[in-house]
Amino acid sequence: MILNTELEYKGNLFPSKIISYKKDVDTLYFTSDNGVVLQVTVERDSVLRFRFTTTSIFENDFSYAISQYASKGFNKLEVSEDDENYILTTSKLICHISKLDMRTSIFDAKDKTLISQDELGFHWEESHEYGGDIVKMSKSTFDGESYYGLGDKPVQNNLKGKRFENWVTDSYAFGRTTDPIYKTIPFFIGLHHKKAYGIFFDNTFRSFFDFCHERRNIASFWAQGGEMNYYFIYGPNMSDVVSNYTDLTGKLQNLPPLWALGYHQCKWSYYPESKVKEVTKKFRELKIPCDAIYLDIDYMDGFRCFTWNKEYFPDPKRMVKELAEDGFKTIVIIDPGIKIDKDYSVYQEGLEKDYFCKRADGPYMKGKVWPGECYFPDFTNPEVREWWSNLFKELIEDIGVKGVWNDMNEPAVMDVPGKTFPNDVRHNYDGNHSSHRKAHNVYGMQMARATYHGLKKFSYPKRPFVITRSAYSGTQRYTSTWTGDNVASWEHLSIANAQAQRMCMSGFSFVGSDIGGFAEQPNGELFTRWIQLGVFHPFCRTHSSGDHGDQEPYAFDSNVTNIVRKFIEIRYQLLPYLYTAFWRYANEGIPILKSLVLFDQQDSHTHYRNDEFIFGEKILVCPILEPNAKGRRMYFPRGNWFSFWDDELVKGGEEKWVDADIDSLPIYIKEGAIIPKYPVQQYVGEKTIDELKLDVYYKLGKEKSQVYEDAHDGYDYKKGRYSLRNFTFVGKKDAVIIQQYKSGKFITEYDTFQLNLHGLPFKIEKIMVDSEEFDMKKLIIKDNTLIVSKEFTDIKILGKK
Ligand code: MIG
Repeated sequence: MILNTELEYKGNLFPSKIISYKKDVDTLYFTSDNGVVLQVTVERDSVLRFRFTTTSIFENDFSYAISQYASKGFNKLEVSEDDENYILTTSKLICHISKLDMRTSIFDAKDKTLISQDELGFHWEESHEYGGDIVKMSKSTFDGESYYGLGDKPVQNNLKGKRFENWVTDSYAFGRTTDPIYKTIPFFIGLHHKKAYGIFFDNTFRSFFDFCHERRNIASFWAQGGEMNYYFIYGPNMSDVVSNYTDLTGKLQNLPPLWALGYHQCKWSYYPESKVKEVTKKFRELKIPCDAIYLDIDYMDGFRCFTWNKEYFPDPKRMVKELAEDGFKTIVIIDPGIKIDKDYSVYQEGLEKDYFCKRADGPYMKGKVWPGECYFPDFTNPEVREWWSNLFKELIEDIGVKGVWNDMNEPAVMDVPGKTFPNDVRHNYDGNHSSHRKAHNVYGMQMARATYHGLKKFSYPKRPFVITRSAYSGTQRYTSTWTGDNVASWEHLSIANAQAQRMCMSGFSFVGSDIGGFAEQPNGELFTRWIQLGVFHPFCRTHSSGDHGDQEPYAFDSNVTNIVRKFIEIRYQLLPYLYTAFWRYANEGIPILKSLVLFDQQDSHTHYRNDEFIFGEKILVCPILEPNAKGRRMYFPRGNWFSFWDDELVKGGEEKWVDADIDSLPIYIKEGAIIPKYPVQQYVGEKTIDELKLDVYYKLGKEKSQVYEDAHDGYDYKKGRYSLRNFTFVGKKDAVIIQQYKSGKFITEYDTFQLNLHGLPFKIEKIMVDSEEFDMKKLIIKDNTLIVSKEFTDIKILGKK
C-alpha cells in the first residue's frame, strides 16, 4: 500500500508560485512556475470543481460518474486578487487560491466562516512503475469535525479516525474491519460548526481516504494514478450536499416499478421448477406478501449466461408465466464471465467480434469463475455494452423475466491473488484506452449499465429492474444494489443498518442487505429482527447461501412466521409512502433513509448516532440489534414523535428506553405527518386500491406531507400522468386544518380517503369539508375516522372550546 506520507523515489512534489492566470467563462486556469495547472470550474454556486495537471496538459475530460443531466449554472462569479490570493466569489462560496503555492481555502459567502482549507494541498509523486503520478490532496480539519459517506464501508457512521481504501472487491463474509469491499464511492461529507460540505474525488484508480488517522488534524485522499480531480460541494445543510452530489452523479433514470419495492425472496439456489413452485405456493398459502422470486446460478446450463438448464427448467417461459399469474416476478442472475466453449453462441460471438478483455501483450484475459475458465466482455467498450444489452432479448421479451441480478462484477476471479484481473488487462474505457488499474472500479458499473439498457429496451413499455453487487459513483442511475455476502450474526445486522444508511448518504438509496445473512444460518429471533429492519430498507430481499438450511419466513417456527408476516404487511401498507420517498429521491436526490445527523445536523447529539434513522421523511425507526431484548435505549431527534403502535407521544431531543419485545420494533411518526397507506396485498396489483388511508398525526403548528402516485409502472408519469398531493397540516389548540393541493394528470382509481386522526388533544365537535358541514353521524368516534372525497381542498376539524 502506498501511504500518503511514504516518500518514494523523488518524494512528494508540490506546485510552486502561480505565474499566470486565465479565465474562460466558468473556468479559471492557474499555472505555476513548475508547470502545474489548476483548473477551477464553477459548476453551481455551491459546487466547484478542482483539477490539476503536472504536465501542463489535461487528459481527455471523461467520467463515468458525472451525469449528463447534472445541473449547471450559477448566479454569480467574480474574480479578484490581493497580494496573497486570487479570490473567486459565487453567491454561496468564496475561494482563495494562494499565489505562493496554489493552496486553496473555501469560505461560506454569507457569514465568511472558513469551511475547508488545504494543508499540503495538491502534491504528487511520479509513478516510477506505471508512469504518470500518484496524486494526493490533504486538508486541515476543524475542531469537532465529523466525516460521513464513502458508500458501503461496514463501520459506524462517523468515519473520523479511520483510513479507507477503494478497490471493489468480492468479500465473502466480510466484517466490520474488512476494507475495501464491494463498492467504490469516493465521496465524503465533512461537518463542523454545524455546517456540512462534501468532496467527490472522481478518480477511478485505487484510492485512499484518511480522516485524521495518520495525522490528528489532517484529512487526506490520494489515488495510485489519474488526475487530482475533485468536486467541492457546499451545503451548509447536509441534505443539500447529498442531493447536489446525487444531482452531479445522477439520479434514478426511471422510478422502479412499484412491485420492485415489495418483498423479494431469494436463495442460492431454488431449483428445479418444482422447488420454485413449492416456495411461491407456500407464500400464498401462508399469506405472506411477496412480489419477486430469484433464480441463482443453477438455473443456467453449466453456468453459461443466457442459457437454461433444461433438466431443472424444461419450459422456462411457461414457468415464468405461471409464476406471473400468481403475482411473482422472476428475476435471474447474470454474471460477467463467459464460458470458454466453442459450441456456446455468446462465447463464439464475443470472440468473433473481439469483445473480450485482453492482457497487455495480447492474450485474452482468462479467469476461472463458476462456469470454469472464462473470458470477460469489456463493458467499458460502448459497442460491447450495446451487444450485451441485446443479449437480454430472449430472457425478457420472450420468456418474460422481469429483473436481472448482476453478481461477481468486481470482476471476481477465483483462485488468484487479488481475486480479480491483473493490473495489465486492457480496457477500451469509452475510447480512453486504459489498463485495469483505471477500469477496475467501473467494470461492474458498466456491466450493470449495459444490463439496464437491455432490460429497459426489452421490458418496454414496462420499467426495468436491475440489481448489482459492484458499483462506482453514478451506478445509482441504472440499478439497485445489495451489500454482498454478509453473515447471519447480530453484528452483521448492525452492519446492514450502517451500510444502508451510509449508501443512502452516498447518493445510492436503492439498497438493502441479504436479510437473515448470506453465510451461516440465523435463528428465528435474528431472522425476525432482521426482517423488522429490512422492511424499512429501500430494497427488501431475503437471501442466503443455502448451505446451512432454509431461510424463508416460514422456515422457523409459527411465531416467527406470524411476526415476519406482520412486518412485511406493514411494508406493503406503507408502499405509497415509500414510493413517494423514491419519487423525491429520483427527482431531487433526497436520500430515502436519513441518518439522524442528516436529519438534524444542528443537534450535535446526532453526530455520533448510528442505529436510529428516518425512513422517508416522517418515520423514525430504531432496529433491535441484540438477542433477548425487550426494548432498548434510543435517541429521539428534536420534535415530538408518536408511537406507531399506540400513539403515545414522546418528546424528542433525548435518549430514552423504549419497549420492543420480539413482535415489536421502535417505530415513531413525526408529529403533523400525514402517512398514506394501501391495504395489505399479497403482491403489488393484487387489489384495486379503492380507498387511500391517510393517517394524520396531530401537531401544534404546521407540517407538510406529500403523496406521489402514478400507474406504478410504465413511463406515462414522465408525460405528466402522475398524481402529487401536497398536504398542509395546521394544528391549533382546538382545531385542525388540512389542506390539499394536487398536481399531475393521473387519476387514481380510488375516490375517497379514509382519514384517521391520531393524537387530537380535543373532542371533535364539527367538521367542515370545503365549507360544507360533514355529517357527524358518519364520524367513527372511537378512532376519529372519517371518509372524505379525494378531491377535497380544505378540511376544518373543530373541537370544543
Ligand atoms: O461465488 O451466485 O454475492 O448473492 O448467491 C458466489 C451465487 C457467487 C455471490 C453473491 C451471492 C450469490 C452467489 N454469488
